[in-house]
Amino acid sequence: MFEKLLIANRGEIALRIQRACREMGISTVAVHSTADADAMHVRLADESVCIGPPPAQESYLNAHAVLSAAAISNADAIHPGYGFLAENADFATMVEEHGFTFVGPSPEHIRRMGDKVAAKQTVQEAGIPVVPGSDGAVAGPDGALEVAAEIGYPVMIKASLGGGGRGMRMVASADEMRDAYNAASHEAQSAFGSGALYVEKYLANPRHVEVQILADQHGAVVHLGERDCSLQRRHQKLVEEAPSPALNPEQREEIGRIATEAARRIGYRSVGTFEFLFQDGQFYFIEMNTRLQVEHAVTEMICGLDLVREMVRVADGTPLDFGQEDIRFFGHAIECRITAEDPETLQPAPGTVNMYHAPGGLGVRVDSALYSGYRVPPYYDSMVAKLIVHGANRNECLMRLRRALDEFVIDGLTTTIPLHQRLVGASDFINGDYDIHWMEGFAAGAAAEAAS
Ligand code: MV4
Repeated sequence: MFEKLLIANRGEIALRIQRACREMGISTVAVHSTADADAMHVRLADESVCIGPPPAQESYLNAHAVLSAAAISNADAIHPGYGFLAENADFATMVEEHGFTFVGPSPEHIRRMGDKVAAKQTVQEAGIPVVPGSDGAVAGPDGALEVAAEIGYPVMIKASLGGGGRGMRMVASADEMRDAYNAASHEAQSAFGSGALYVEKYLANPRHVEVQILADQHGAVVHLGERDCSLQRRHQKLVEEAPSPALNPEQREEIGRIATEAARRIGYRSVGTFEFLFQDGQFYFIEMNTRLQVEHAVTEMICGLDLVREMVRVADGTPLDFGQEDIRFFGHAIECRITAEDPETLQPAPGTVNMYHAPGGLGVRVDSALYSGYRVPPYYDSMVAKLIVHGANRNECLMRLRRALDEFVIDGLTTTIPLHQRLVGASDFINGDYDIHWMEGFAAGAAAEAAS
């Protein structure tokens, strides 16, 4: 096993990885920008290396600085966490070329899944159902019109190298196609360096359901159930839960089996997630994430596994020491992503934490790098805490979540805790009756109420 692991990240996920390493007897190296000299992930690491100035481009996204830090600290492996360099295939290649182990999938899998057209083609060949649409990228607006005429309107046009909603347009009828195509293609060109687009049937009110996979280097693959991530606004997730309230046991079993088999067929290793839209009882693959995700914690809570530990072990070549039949799911888990944001503008609202008090007790987990007196720097993601609550069933989980949110004190920062408190009282949420668009309407209502 590795003796020393460098964590190329900050905030709660850096702490999460440090904790797993400590339990495994692996010593940790933190990297940080000058803005993070007082950060918790630096304080709790065995060693730390300053890798640059505050802007992420010059520090956490600077592959050469991260590799230099790994070299001078004599680390064996590099864990990228999520965001930053986590899905950068060139970085993963450089890590391996410099003789370190990249704690993640192979660079080839990262690259393939980063190209959404190639990803869709790959998983379809491996037996996963995809959204009906064009066979790869289309040849200009005329190609898009041709495909749309075949599959019927409305359609969605998407950037081939996209993801996360940029370079994407819904097209309701043929006369909207040219303008939409040109706008999306232009956006895709500047964001991703390619204006290539593909076409899909538009799904009007789906849920976002994703399946967690864990694979070792010897062909063993298990799934760890699904998560429902439909509660989002502007492509930022606010709440995730496992299991999805929308699936019945047969649907759950089926999608888990399909995802596991596909991961095995494509030779995947490490943790990974197949993302689906789920509508009218059908699953439609949209993208694959080749990283540890923010919401991995809800999966850990219902299956009792340490995903980071397993990810580190399989990166070192250790075979999984359990099979699908050993995995038991228990109860229900919900995660609230708490961000430091202005509730009106949704702009990041950095500031200083006067007093910090995290909730606790049975079934309550808080993953956060906050502490009393901490100054949230303005340069990075606005997520400041994840509150993850587990209960024997969804109702117990909801009651516990309400209680935990009421205990949470982050004095000095403007956070989304009040929004989450409203959410846990909303009947649609209590009933599990929501789709990917529901939160936009709910947040707009909350903002209007706050303004009046
Ligand atoms: C779609 C869709 C409807 N139909 N594809 C948004 C980001 C990207 N990852 C995929 N997205 C969507 N693709 C078809 N054919 C609706 C969305 C979508 C969405 C998906 C998941 C979670 C939140 C979303 C919010 C708006 C739109």
